Amino acid sequence: EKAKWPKETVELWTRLSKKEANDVETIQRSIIHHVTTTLARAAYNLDNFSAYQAVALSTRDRLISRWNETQGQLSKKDPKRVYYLSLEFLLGRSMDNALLNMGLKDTYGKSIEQLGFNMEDIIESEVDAALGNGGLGRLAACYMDSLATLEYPAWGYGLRYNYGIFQQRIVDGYQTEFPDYWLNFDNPWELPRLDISIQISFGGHVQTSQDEYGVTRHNWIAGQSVQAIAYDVPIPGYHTENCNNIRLWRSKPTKTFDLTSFNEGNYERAVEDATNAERITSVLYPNDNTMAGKELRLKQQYFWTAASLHDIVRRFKKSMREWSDLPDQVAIQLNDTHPTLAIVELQRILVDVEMLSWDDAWDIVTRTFAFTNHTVLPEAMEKWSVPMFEYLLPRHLQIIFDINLYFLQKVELKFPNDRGLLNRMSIIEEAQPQQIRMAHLAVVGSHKINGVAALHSDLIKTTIFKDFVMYYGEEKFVNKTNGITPRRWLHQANPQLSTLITETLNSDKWLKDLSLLRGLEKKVPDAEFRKKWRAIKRANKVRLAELIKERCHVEVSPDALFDVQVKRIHEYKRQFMNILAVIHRYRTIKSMTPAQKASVQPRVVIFGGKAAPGYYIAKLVIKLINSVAAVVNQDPAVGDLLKVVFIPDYNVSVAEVIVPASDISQHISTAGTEASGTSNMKFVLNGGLIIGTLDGANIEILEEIGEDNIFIFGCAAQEVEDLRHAQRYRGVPMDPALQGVISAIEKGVFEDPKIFQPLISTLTVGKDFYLISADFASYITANQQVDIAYKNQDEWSKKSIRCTANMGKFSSDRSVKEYADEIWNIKPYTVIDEGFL
Ligand code: 6GP
Repeated sequence: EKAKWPKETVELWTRLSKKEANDVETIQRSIIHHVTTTLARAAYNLDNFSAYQAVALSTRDRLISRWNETQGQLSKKDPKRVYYLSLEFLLGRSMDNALLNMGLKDTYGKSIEQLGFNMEDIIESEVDAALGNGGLGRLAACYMDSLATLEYPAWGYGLRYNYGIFQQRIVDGYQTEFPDYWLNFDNPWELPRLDISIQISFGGHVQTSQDEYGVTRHNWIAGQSVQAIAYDVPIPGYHTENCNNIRLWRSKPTKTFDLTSFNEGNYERAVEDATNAERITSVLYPNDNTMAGKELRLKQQYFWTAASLHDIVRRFKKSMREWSDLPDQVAIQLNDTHPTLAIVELQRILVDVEMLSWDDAWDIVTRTFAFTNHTVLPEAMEKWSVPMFEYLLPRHLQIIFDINLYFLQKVELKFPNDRGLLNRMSIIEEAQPQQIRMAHLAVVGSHKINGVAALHSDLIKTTIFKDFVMYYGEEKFVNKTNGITPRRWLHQANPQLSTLITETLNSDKWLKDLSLLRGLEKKVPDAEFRKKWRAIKRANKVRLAELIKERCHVEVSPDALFDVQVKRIHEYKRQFMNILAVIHRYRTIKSMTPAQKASVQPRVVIFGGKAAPGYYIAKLVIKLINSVAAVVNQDPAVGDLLKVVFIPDYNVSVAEVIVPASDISQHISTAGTEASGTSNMKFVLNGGLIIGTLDGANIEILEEIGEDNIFIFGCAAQEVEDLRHAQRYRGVPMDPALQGVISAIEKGVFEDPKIFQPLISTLTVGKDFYLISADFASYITANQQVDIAYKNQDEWSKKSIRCTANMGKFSSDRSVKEYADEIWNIKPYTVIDEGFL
């Protein structure tokens, strides 16, 4: 096309499309330009939020030009790409991160200051993009940062929910939920692609016919259709020109109204259908590690996977390659089972639309997909009832039954006459009604399955996927230990520590090669360095104390030990055990003489996290924490020796304040239940020690930092089943210290005990599924060891430095590189800064 242009036209474009410079004045001009034209405002009516919007738009201009260049060059080069399908991307705020990654934060800081604003205030004006629940969604966000930084050709695909995870407020100690309508103001971090619209169908029926060769062909005559509209979110890498993309789909009614209803004069009916179409991407389901089973959720999953695959296939077809080349051009990673329908959709496209043979198609499909499992909890395993599924996706159901039939025939050949085995491995569970087991479908349709930490990856091979390991062999099941991005979780969240590390190592290379942190080890004996290290932690604690004052109206001393447990509220994570131990501590202090009290280590126990709105027991845990806090915080017999706070509405931006300020944090799940955990990594990277069980990535953190720098307690994963058995059938009595705590609650020390009865019932002997009683004594002991260790501040600082120094393994750069080399088989591609043409 441009070849057809006259020379003058080409020259004009080249001359005028030079990228904007990045000096202070140019940046100021661009900010003012957005203030006056995009926002139609003037300097005299500019508040912090509008200033933020203008700065964001100016930042976005720079992101877009990188995005354009990267995507343009990738289109030409057409290397193999990876597509990361995730129903959740928990990005948090974008501005600070974008400016740091592009190396523009200082210049923007100066520009803003001179214009009469303050960078901190402007950053604080941004609302979080909270399109995720917890670990799974934040992992996807960290992986996108690493993929961009390491210059891998990668796209994320997700949904653009109108409502992200709900906002949590605490009313009378109880969690209440408020909608998070985050798009109230325009979102500057997305590019609407209103021209990219894909028609997605549901329902209807399947027509069969014979083709000219006598082969049966299936034609899905769909019932209703909606449109998927693309919104692109640019993801800049750290100190590289490379800028990747997350494409989020939004549902819209199809352009033509339902003509039948319309012609029958049923205008309202037609408009109603249109409104229903918008509902598909209206809300993120607020469950973490639990399956909702709602029809609308299944619609979301199909809408998203079908739109994404359509896009991926269209891009592949532009290259005019053979279908058999698809797995050499495209890798698709399934973030948990949520996108498993993509396997079925690709098989449908290849067989029904592209007319490939079933076997050729299936070979292509299975070489394209890989699947990450994030949990072994039974309540999280996705299952869909066959009748509901058939109503929404009749052709897909047939394909699933065929996949299952051919699969089970092969199993039967390899292990004849084992009906139990066929039953266990079947994609269809023979229940009333039948259920589709999405995890089985994902395993059968993928070439690699991975867990997210060493223990977890071992566990899935002996539990949920045991039969599949026997059938396929070990090689199909691998481990990819999770990681976190050090750019957001140290450089951005803890700027003072980042600066000290860079000064100490004489370079900022550690931000792209986290193993270089080892260089801090040599500073452990340096008392001056330790003092600086401590001063930074203290400054971060002061900042957190201010947040606590503001949000909880409680004053806490930054000289106390800050003890943190922030994560989704779930029985398996055992926040309940934590608050029970806090009650134990409270009772112990109350029973002390003044002389004894003088030697108590003051502690601030900080909780945060959301409970799924329908998770009754988890919500009672929040209520108990707040009831305990109310009593403890105003008890003069305790004073500053113990404070308890529940920080409402825990999210990514709050985490960025909490993580750098923690002395000790709690990662205390029943062994074998937390697949990995990633906040454990964030805390230790910031020099916070952790207390934890032998679960998930705690085990690998222990291996890296050494047993002197971590507080481990409780039973191991192999013991869990025996302990449950003993409890159930041998009536092991409740731990006496725990018994004392329960009695205190029952006596009404913390509000009306009737409120907490359902919670206390979960501890009944024989029912204590998460083994709080079994682990309680060792938990109390471990907490005492924390107090003792903290008394020696100098020794504590040594541990703290060693923690940070040995966390190199947990960079998401390492994780992503392992995926790229061992699962996706993709190579980095470096974008050249070559201007417009
Ligand atoms: C979470 C796991 O619970 C957590 O341990 C892990 O670190 C995280 O995934 C990232 O791998 N799982 C979920 O959030 C979930 O909903 C279906 O799994």
